[in-house]
Amino acid sequence: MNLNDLHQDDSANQVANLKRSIASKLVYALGKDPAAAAPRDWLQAAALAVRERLVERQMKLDGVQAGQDGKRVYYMSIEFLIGRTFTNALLALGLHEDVRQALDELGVDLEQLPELEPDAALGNGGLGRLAACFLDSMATLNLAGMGYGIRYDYGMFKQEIVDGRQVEAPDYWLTGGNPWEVARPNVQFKVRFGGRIETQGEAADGTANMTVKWVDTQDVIAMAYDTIIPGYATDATNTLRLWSAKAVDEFHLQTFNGGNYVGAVEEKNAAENISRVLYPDDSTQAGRELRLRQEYFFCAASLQDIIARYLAKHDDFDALPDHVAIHLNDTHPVLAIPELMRILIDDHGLEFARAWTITQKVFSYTNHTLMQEALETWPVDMMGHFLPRHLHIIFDINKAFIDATNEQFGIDVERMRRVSLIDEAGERRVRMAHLAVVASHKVNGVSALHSDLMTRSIFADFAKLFPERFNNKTNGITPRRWLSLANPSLSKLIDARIGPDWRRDLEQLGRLRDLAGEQEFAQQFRAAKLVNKERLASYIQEHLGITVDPTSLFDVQVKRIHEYKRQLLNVLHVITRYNRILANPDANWVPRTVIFAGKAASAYHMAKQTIKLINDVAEVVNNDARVGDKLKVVFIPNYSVSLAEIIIPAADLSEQISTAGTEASGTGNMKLGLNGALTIGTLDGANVEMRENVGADNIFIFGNTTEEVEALRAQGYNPREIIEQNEELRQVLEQLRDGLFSPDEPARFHDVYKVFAEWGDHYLLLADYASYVQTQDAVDELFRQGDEWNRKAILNVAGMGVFSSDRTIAEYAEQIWNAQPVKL
Ligand code: HT8
Repeated sequence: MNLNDLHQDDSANQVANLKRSIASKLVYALGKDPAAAAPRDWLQAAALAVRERLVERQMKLDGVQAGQDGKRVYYMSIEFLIGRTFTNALLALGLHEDVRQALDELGVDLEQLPELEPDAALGNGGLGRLAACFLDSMATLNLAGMGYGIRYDYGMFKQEIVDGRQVEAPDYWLTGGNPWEVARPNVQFKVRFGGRIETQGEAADGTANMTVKWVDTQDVIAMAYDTIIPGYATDATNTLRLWSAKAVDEFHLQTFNGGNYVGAVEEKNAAENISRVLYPDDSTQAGRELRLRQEYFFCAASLQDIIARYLAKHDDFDALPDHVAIHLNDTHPVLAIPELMRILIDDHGLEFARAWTITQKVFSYTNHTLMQEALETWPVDMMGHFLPRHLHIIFDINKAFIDATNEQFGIDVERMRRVSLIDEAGERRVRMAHLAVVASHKVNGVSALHSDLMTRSIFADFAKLFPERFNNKTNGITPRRWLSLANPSLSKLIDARIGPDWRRDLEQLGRLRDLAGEQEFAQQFRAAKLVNKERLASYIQEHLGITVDPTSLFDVQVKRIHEYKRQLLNVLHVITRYNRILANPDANWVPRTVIFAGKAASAYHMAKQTIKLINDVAEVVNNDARVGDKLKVVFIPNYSVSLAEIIIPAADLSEQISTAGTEASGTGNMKLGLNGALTIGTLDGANVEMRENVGADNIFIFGNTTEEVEALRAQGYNPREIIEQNEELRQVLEQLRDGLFSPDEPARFHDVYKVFAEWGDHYLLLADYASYVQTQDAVDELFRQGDEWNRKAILNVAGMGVFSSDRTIAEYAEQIWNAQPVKL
């Protein structure tokens, strides 16, 4: 049989075929009587019918890829923040209209279904969402790519706001079954932990020619679940392969536990806990044993899979780098490096030097943060306990690296101490970022500024040793999800003027520049924004019972709550504005709705305080009759991909206000700009490049630059001086201290006050306060001139073409992976 015979999908048959498959999925796969089926059942059935079409594409592509035996890119990431899949799949397959009609003929309204789908929230924030955008772009560019990660049973926690405070609830996203994944019980690998190593035949240098056995291990099974990632306007697809932990078979349990039934079941649970839950800490290293197990678990399974696929066609390893590129999304998958070394040396008998040459050609690494608390290090003792062989290999790599460096550059004890893979100060620890840099042929940062700072700070020594390794790949976002799907009103308008091709060639948005001065277009652009603002206002009304005016300025800060992102600076401005309104109620105020959303890591006290403060300020401001419609403050709970799709298209103003030098790139900044928000931001991360691309006149830049921040800190920054000199700021801080926003507990925000007045204001909020408030005045001024604001918003959209993840991925493919598109 030929795959082409399965669905003879000429347009006339398409709807009839879809109708038949949806109905048959409903009855035979889900066991539901159409008469009794709920909307959720119809969604499930439609998803299964759509998935069938994806599977066909995937199989055809597998055949083509196998024939060409080109290079495959394996993108390894401990997070993939996918969100919903249904409408994305319809867009990619061009099936939206046909499915709508098929469902309509079955008496079901398609538009009611998408919001019933749970998000696949297998990530914290930007890093995980970047991985999801990259898969979309790899498929769209016909690259033979594959994502590897963990199939967490519990994704990112659900955030509830109770009494103004964050409460975490588990996200068991698989309850109703996941129609997009295909379980692969035939793809299972054993992953080993613990045990000890046995060596035979010691070599003179202690590294080569000895056989090493890793024995007495405790084993876990990794089983594959595949999700197909369709490309847009191409038949190509990619696979996201996520590993789920299973206990070794019950037979083994029985023999190992000799009649101890409860003990056996306990052990089974312990094994399966490995893929139970996503760690909800963004930009901090968890440092927990279970996290280390998670990291090794998915590295070991993925490497076995990659090597098996390679060995199906090859019988030695010299050509491995011609067929395999493994990309490390931050350091969480770095154990893949010693794992590949172990496989090559212990399982296949390669010498250390040869294995190392191959390994370096295979791996590349992206760094996503310079912040000390996020840089992964693992205690040598912990690693020796769980992964004794890998620790040994890491020591061997370190020795070879230090020896080679000394040979080439001369002995420098201080440098040796700084670059070593082992931190010897205090408890000895393995530095995962150093291992990544030493083992990779390319290392990149995620914005021009970040890549530059990276080679001047954390990797300064390495950049001198291997300058050719370091490069920049500015992040991007997929225009399919973040404009086409999230913003139908604007997409329709753009289609009408420049056609639909911007979805795979985002630079075409540049053509909107010529339309910015055209009155009819400008008016339609404004109408499209209003539709989105009304949609968000309804959401806020329905979920929070707060009435907001869709014509007010929507001022939006949506991202993880973190001190360096400075949500508190935004709050200081809100309080300042509140005071000014009360002092001068009859002035010509520009009505503003300040919208926040974001999750705090569950153990991050100051982030949680920030959420409570936002909600307390909202309570006071929103209920003060003297303020009326001039100012509203809203904290929208449970920020997620699907919520972002509603909030972002409605924004007028995008808050990107991190301390210069701290936000590696940001990607929300790009999503908001692409949807026609003007940015108020510091010269941090990709904001710098956004200014270059939209024009300095069309963005609100404020505050200290990275150099100025460095200088301030060097000269001994003193926030108290700033407080003393700024009357308005002093009032705001005293109001916080004295409980104006927490009358039921006046001391509630003493610690927030102390951040500024006593603890040194580490992220320099007060140094930027005056500049920020002044720039917010300029924002009001421009918003008052509606047409001029609107014109600049259009120019922002027009300038965002370069921030497509298609551009980013094309650069990775050419300059890092050396991978060519599959010929279809
Ligand atoms: C950057 C953000 C950038 C985005 O990557 C980020 N990096 C992390 N999260 C991000 O959003 C990050 C870094 C280290 C971690 C971690 C998350 C360590 C442990 C756990 C989570 O902050 O500026 O846009 C994509 O490059």
